[in-house]
Amino acid sequence: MTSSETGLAPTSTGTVSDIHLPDESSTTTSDQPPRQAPGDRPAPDGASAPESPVLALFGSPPAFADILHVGKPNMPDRARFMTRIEQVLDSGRLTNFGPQVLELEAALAQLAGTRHCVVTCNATVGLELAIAALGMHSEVIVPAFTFIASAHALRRQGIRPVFCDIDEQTHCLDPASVEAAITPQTTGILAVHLWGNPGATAELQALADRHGLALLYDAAHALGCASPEQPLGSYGDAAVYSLHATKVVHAFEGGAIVTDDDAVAGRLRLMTNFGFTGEDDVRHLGTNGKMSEASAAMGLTSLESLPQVIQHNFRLHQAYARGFSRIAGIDLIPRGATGSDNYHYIVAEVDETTCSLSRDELIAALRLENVVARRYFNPGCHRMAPYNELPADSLPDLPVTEAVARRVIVWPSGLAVSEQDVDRMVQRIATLLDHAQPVREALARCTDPRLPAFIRHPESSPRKADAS
Ligand code: T4K
Repeated sequence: MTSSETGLAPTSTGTVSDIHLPDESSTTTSDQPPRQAPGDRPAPDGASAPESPVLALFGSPPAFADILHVGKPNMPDRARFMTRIEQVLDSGRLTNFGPQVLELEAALAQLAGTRHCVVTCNATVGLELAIAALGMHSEVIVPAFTFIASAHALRRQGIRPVFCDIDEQTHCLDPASVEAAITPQTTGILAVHLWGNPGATAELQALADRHGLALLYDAAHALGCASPEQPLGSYGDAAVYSLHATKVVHAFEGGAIVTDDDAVAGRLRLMTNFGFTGEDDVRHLGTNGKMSEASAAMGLTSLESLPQVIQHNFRLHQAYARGFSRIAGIDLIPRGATGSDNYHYIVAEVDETTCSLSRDELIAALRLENVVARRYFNPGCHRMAPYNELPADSLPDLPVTEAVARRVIVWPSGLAVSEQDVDRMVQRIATLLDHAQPVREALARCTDPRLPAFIRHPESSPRKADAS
């Protein structure tokens, strides 16, 4: 379905075309003041550098008084949320397909450009239900480079996840790797719109059609994202968004399955409510996958602020891009070139041949500055329990996954982070990299409990020093 076919009219929640409007030339700063600690060094291109580096690792105050997270929830309009909660309480309908849930489903179906949306208590349960509703069994192909929920949703239903490699640019499934993994036992492809990237949608659909496979998209990151042709939620047989607290739109916890398939949507409705069709008539295997009215009230309120959140994230992305353009070895992955992007996950790769600290050293040193950057998704799922049970020489050969998992670093974003915060963070990164050797030595001596465990036990992610 194309976006023109969806016939989306502008609404208070915004359409995909509404949210494709970040001003490329914008340099507007956030209203939030930087949470500045005293004594920071000048910008990397500044004139004077202090003799001893101003870094928390060497006893200076941290760059930020409060922790900057990748996933600090975007808080929506409190008054509007409370009004909805009053309506929920007044109505006496707390769950089981109440008016807030139905309104949220209609709004999300419109945003996804699909005929149906079934909201769930979280995206992981949404994935499990969609996998079952699409009739997947035996073996299903899934990328190894994703959040572990994609694989668990298969395995918990007795399905063997067959891990495939990714494309180096998009971090999404590589169709050649998928094709090589198809066997007579393969019943489906669970592709991931990682970071909100479309990935190879046409190639994957062609493979699914040729081999008679179901194609489900894990669109946990992709709310508000679109290719030039259509919203990402409308690819494949179905797609599942996450409405977890850390996402661009959230319902405290929540998920949303979107599909154009009437029969699949009908099965999903039954399955989210134990298979009941009426008071005492069970027609299908099911579970309790429902979303509560309170969550839906949050989801609706959060959805109203989606254009503002995207605009904010876009400006943060620009600020990171400006900062990293002056730093060797840290490069943002390309975004938004192929359609609309929500800029939720601000993803860079660290090239350890040109960056003076390793990715893991950088993350560790930044923890003491109250910056929690993340190594999503390291290691690949195939190296995590229970998928790493195989002997080492039987693990799938996934060279791109292995390399990308070592390079990726995801930066704090969302409404709790300002552009000034990003500038300040980049200054500290420059200071860290300018003093790489003393930083490395100080990290080796440091016993601060805020340091991540992987810096003391680096076997799962070899540092440059280990590799040499
Ligand atoms: N598929 C993919 C590709 C996914 O990425 C995910 C989830 C799923 C499926 C499953 O969707 P859900 O079933 O969750 O709907 C987080 C999120 O919990 C997870 O939803 C997300 N992906 C994943 C990428 O990140 P963690 O464990 O790394 O981070 P978490 O939740 O502890 O949050 C990070 C930080 O944010 C916290 O340390 C503090 C801050 N935070 C977090 C929450 C929840 C807050 O300040 N307040 C909060 O309420 O998994």
